[in-house]
Amino acid sequence: MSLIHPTAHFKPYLSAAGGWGSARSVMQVLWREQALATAPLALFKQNKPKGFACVSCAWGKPGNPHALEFCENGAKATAWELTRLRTGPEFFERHTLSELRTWTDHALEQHGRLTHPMRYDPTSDRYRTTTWAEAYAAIGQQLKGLPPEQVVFYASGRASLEASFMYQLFARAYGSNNLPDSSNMCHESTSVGLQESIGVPVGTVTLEDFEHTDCIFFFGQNVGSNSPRMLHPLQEARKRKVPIITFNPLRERGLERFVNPQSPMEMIGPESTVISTQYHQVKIGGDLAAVTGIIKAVLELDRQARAAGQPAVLDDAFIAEHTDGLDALRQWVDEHDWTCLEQHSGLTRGALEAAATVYARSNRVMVIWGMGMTQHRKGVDNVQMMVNLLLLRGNIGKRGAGVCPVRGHSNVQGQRTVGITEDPQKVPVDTLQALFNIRVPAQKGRATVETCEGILDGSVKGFIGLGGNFLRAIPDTDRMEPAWASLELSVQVATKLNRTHLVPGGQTWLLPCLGHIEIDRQDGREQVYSTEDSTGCLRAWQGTTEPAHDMLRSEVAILAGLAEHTLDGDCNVPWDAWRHDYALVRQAISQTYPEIFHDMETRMWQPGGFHRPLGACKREWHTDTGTARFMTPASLEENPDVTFDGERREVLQLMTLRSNDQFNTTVYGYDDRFRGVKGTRSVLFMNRDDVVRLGYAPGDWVTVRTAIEPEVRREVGPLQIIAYDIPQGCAAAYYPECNPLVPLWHHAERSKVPASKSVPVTLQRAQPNRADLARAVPEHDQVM
Ligand SMILES: Nc1nc2c(c(=O)[nH]1)N[C@H]1C(S)=C(S)[C@@H](COP(=O)(O)OP(=O)(O)OC[C@H]3O[C@@H](n4cnc5c(=O)[nH]c(N)nc54)[C@H](O)[C@@H]3O)O[C@H]1N2
Ligand SMILES: Nc1nc2c(c(=O)[nH]1)N[C@H]1C(S)=C(S)[C@@H](COP(=O)(O)OP(=O)(O)OC[C@H]3O[C@@H](n4cnc5c(=O)[nH]c(N)nc54)[C@H](O)[C@@H]3O)O[C@H]1N2
Ligand SMILES: [Mo]
Repeated sequence: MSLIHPTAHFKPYLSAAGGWGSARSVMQVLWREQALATAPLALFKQNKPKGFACVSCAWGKPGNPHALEFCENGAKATAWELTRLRTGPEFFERHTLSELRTWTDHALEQHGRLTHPMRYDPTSDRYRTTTWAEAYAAIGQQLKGLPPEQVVFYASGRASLEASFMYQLFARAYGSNNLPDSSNMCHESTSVGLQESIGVPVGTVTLEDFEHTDCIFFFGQNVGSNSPRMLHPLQEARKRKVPIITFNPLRERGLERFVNPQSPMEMIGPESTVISTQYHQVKIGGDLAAVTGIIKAVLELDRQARAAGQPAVLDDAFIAEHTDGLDALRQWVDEHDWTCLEQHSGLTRGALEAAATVYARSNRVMVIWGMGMTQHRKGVDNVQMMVNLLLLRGNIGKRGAGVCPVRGHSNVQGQRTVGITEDPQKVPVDTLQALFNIRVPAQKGRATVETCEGILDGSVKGFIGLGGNFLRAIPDTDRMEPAWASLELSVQVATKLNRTHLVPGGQTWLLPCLGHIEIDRQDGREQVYSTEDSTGCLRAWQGTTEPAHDMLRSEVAILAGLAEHTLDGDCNVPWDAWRHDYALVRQAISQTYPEIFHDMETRMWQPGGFHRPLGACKREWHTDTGTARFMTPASLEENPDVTFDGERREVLQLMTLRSNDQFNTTVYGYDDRFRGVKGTRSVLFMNRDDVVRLGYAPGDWVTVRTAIEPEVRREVGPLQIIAYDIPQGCAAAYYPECNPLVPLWHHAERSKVPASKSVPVTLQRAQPNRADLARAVPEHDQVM
C-alpha cells in the first residue's frame, strides 16, 4: 500500500488524551521499531529505582512510582532507542551524503542506531568506518591546531550530570567558554527571567506541591503530548476540585480531558477527567497583556475588599518583607486600559476577571509554562509577568505554590547545574582552576545564537556536538546550512543519524554512543549515572538493556578519549580514571558544588532522589536587591518588529510547534492524533475566517513567507491549509520543517531564545507538484 497521501487527512479527534488511543499508539511504535523483544521489559524499569530515566521529557519522577511509570511518548522514545534496526557501515557504503540530504528527518532516524565511528571522505562523498583510536588522535590533533575561542561545544539536553560536567571541564581546560546548549532555544527565557525576579534560574515547584496546591495556572505548554506523565498529578489535583486555568491559542486535548491509560476502571468506563476548568484561547504572544489584565483585576478586587472593610486580597506582609517594585508595576498596570489589554490578548475583560477571581480566592497557586511563553520576543517579560502575579499573594516559598517551568530534555536542567553555560561567571571558576590546574578564560563564550552568527561570519571553525541536531533545531536553517561547510572541524556524538551529520565541514566525524537505556560497562563494572529533572530533583539511574552494538562507547568514555588527546600535561584531570569509574566524576562534582552535591553517592539513591537547595523556596532572594522583584516590562508590544493592524491584515502570526508523533527533530511518524491530522506534516493550521478572508479554502496549498526583513527571502512550502480552532490572525505549523522562516535575529530580548512561536508570515498560493506531494510522506518512509 502506498503511504503517499495527496491530501492532508484531517478529522477532529473527539476522545480524551490518554485512554485507548494512547495504548494503541504504544503498541504500534514497538512493532514498527521491531522493539517488541526488548522494549516491553525495559518499560517496566523506566523511571524506577535501579532503572533508567526516560529519555523523553524532564518531568519529575515520583519516589513511589506507579506500576508502569511511563507515558505514550516515553514508550515511543524507549522503543526508538531500543530498535533492532541499525545504521552500520554497509548503510554508509550504499548512500552518499548528497543522496541522504534528500531524505526526511523521519527516514534518516528510522534506519536505526548508529554502530561504528565514521569519518567523512569527500572524494566518495561517503562516511567511512574508522577506529576509535584514530578518531580521538585526529580530532585531538586538529583541535590543538585551532584557536580555542573558535571552537564551540554544543550540548543537547540528554547527557548525564557526569558527562556534562566532563564536557564543560574539557571545553574550559581547552580554553573555550563556547558552551551553547539546547536550552538556549528553549527555557533560557525562564532562566534569565526567574534569576532576575526571584534569584533562582529554575522552577521551585516539586511533585509534592501538586498535592497541596489549590489553584493551577497553565500557560503555553502541551502537556498531553510533551509531558504526559504530568497528567497524573493534574488529574489528582482535579479530583480534589483544584481549578486549572489554561491559556493557549489551541484547544490542546491533554489540557481538556484525560483518561488514565493505566487505570482499568477509567479505560472501560465513559468517564474522563476534565483538566482545565477555564480555557482561554489567548492570541499568540498575547499572554503579557492577559496576565497584566489578571493583575489589574486582582488589584481592583483588592481595592474593593479594603474599601468594604474586608481582608485585603494582596499579601501585604509578604510584599512588605520580601519584595520591591510593586509601585512601578501598579502604575504601569493602571496606564493600560481594558480596551488595550483586550486587543493585545484577544480575550475579554470578563474572561480575565474570571481568572482573577479564582486567583484571589486561592491560597496556594502554582504557575506552569512551556515554549508558548519562552519562545517569543518578549519571552523574558512573559516569565516575569507570571511571577508578578504570584508575588501579589505570596505564592512563592510556600507549600503548594510556586513556579513550574516544564523543561524539555531529560537532563537539560542538570547540565546547567554542573556548568554547561557560556558565562564563566555562573561557574565556580576558582574552584575548577584550583582542583584541576586549568586556566578558564575570563571572557564570555558563545551561546546558540552567537554560535550561529560565528558560523555565518566565519569566526567559528570547529563544532563539537554532544547529542542533538543543531543544524535542524536552530532558526534560519536555509541560511545556516550553506555556511556550515566553512567549518574546519565537525564532530557529532550521536545515537541516530540526522541532518546535522549530513552537512560536512572540512573534517567531519560521526561518533556513535550508548543511549541511556543501555547498560554502560567499564572494565566489566556497570556504571550508574545521575540527572536533575524539571522539579530540581537529583537522582541516580542505570541502563538495563544490552548495548545496541559492541563498538559503541559511552559519552563519558568518548569525552575522556577526546580530552586526553587534546589537552596538554598540565591539566590534572584524571580522565582515564573517570572513564573507568563514574563515581570519581561525581566526587569531583561534589567538590566543585558542595552545597548542592554533598554526599551525592548516597543521597542520589534515596527514593525519589533529593532536591537541590533553592533560596527562593526558603524565601531567600539571591537577586540584585536581595528581595523578590516585581518587574515592569517596557511595553506590551508582543512583537516590536511588525504591526498587525490596518494595512497589514494579510500578516499572520505563526507558531512552530510539535506534533504528538515527534521528539523535537526526531520525527516518529506523520500523525498528530490529538489534533486530528493523519499521514502528513505539511499542514498550516488557520482560523476559518482568515482562510476565507485571504481568499483560500481548506485544503488549498500555500507557500509561507516571513513578513519581516523582506530583503531576505525566507519561505517554506507548500503546506496545506487546515481550518482549525485557533484565534484570528494566528497560524500554526510544525517544527523543524518551518525553521527556515525564523530569522536568526528574531529572538527573545535578553535571553536570545529564538522567537519560534511568533513569526510574522504571509501566504502565497502554491501548486504542489508531484515532488511536493511525495515530500509530504515520501517513499523512504514506507517502512514495514
Ligand atoms: N513527545 C514529546 N515530548 C517532548 C518534546 C517533543 O518534541 N515530543 N520536546 C521536549 C522539549 S525539548 C520541550 S522544550 C518540551 C516542549 O513542550 P511545549 O512547551 O509543550 O512545546 P510546543 O510543542 O512547542 O508547544 C507549545 C504550546 O504552546 C502553545 N503556544 C504557542 N504560542 C503561544 C502563546 O503565545 N501563548 C500561549 N499561552 N501558548 C502558546 C501551543 O499551542 C502549544 O500548546 O517538551 C519536551 N517533551
Ligand atoms: N522552530 C522551532 N525551533 C525549535 C523549537 C521550536 O519549538 N520551534 N524548539 C527548540 C527546543 S525547545 C529545543 S530543546 C531544540 C532541540 O534541539 P536538539 O537538542 O539539538 O535536537 P533533538 O531533536 O533533541 O536531537 C535529536 C538527536 O539527538 C541524538 N541523541 C538522542 N539521544 C542521544 C543520546 O543519548 N546521546 C547523544 N549523544 N545523542 C543522542 C540523536 O542523534 C538525535 O538525532 O530545538 C529548538 N528549535
Ligand atoms: Mo526544549
